[in-house]
Amino acid sequence: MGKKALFIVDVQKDFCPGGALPVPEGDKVVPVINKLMEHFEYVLASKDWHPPKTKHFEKWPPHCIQGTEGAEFCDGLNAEKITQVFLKGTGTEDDGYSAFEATNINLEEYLKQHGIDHLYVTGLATDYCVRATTLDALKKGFKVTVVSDAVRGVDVNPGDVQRAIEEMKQAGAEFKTSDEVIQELAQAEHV
Ligand code: VGL
Repeated sequence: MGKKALFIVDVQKDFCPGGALPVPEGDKVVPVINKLMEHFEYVLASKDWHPPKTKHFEKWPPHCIQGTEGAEFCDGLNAEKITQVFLKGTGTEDDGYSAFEATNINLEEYLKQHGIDHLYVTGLATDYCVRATTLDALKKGFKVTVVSDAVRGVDVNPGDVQRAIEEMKQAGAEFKTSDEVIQELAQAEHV
């Protein structure tokens, strides 16, 4: 059987309250993710990592600029548990919503090399980067569990988050709470 990895999408200061593009309750995912980290050997994270000038900033306020404080992980996240970081949105033309667009390391190759076939997706934001990463993972044949209490969305248009959830489910993602995931992992260890 393949290995499982926790995947943390863009839990960065600019997406948390007080940041340049805050996701409502974005900081609420931090303790849930910290709790989940204890149960995974592979803890992978993406970072939005934009150049100071990019077409992406015609759609969004500037955020997560390479090397700035806003691009750091959110306060309180146990970043020392993260085993690999994937940087995306690094070009001047691309949005880089999906972690599979990472340019420092190819995520798909990394997962295959490490025998990982199941991602537990957490982070920000449900209707953008979580959605894009989940849909890409499913398209590439990985199993995806979205941890429902470890994601938050922006809902630029009301209903976006709900639509994104339906779309991910339709594409084959399963949704579980962090408690359900931890229980499931504990049971798997005892089989
Ligand atoms: C994101 C909007 C703009 C995200 C990134 O991380 O979900 N959302 N850029």
